[in-house]
Amino acid sequence: MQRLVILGVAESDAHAVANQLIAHHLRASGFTVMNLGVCTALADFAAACGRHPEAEAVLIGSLNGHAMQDLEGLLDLKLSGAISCPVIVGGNLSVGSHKGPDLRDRLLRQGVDHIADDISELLPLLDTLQAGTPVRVRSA
Ligand code: B12
Repeated sequence: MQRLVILGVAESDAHAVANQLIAHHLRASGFTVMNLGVCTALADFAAACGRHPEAEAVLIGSLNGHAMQDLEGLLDLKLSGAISCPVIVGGNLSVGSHKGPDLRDRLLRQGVDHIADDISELLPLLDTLQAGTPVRVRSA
């Protein structure tokens, strides 16, 4: 069975390296990766979900510190069903080196399902989600 994920970097964000590494890592592990690349608006993630209803997850990277702003509107897209699979976010999610627990809570309230700190967490997380096992959310 084909396993497909939708990958991209948040709308204001031009950091491409981790995005390319993640796409390569997942493809090497047998996934089909629809990589929307850098500077991807939430509406484009939703459109990709519409084209690929079989997607297991949407993976969004954010490195420039503006995850909160870029993900505004995600909850509405989740509630409307435009994005119906789990949303996993990773990277450097706020400005500065200190990432409080507050940030994690705000992102979860905004419609994010899981926060991953590193690429190595992705495969186990995707396998767990596919198996339907509840996952404990990691902090940012
Ligand atoms: C290269 C770079 C750039 C390049 C990007 C070129 C390109 N085409 O990619 C350029 C020069 C364009 C750039 C611009 C800017 N940058 Co810059 N950049 C970097 C730098 C030096 C390396 C980033 C990188 O590629 N790392 C290699 C990858 C593999 O590692 P990573 O990105 O950290 O990703 C890891 C994890 O975060 C995680 N991860 C990342 N994405 C995802 C996604 C998912 C789904 C998951 C699960 C995990 C995950 O997994 C990766 C492996 O562990 C970092 C500093 C640093 N040393 O990290 C700053 C850095 C990210 N940039 C920063 C900033 C501020 C900017 C600018 C705003 C600067 C400016 N004033 O213009 C702009 C923003 C531009 C924009 N619109 O986004 C800050 C962000 C600060 C913050 N968040 O608090 C950093 C941290 C530098 C710093 N210390 O201040 N940048």
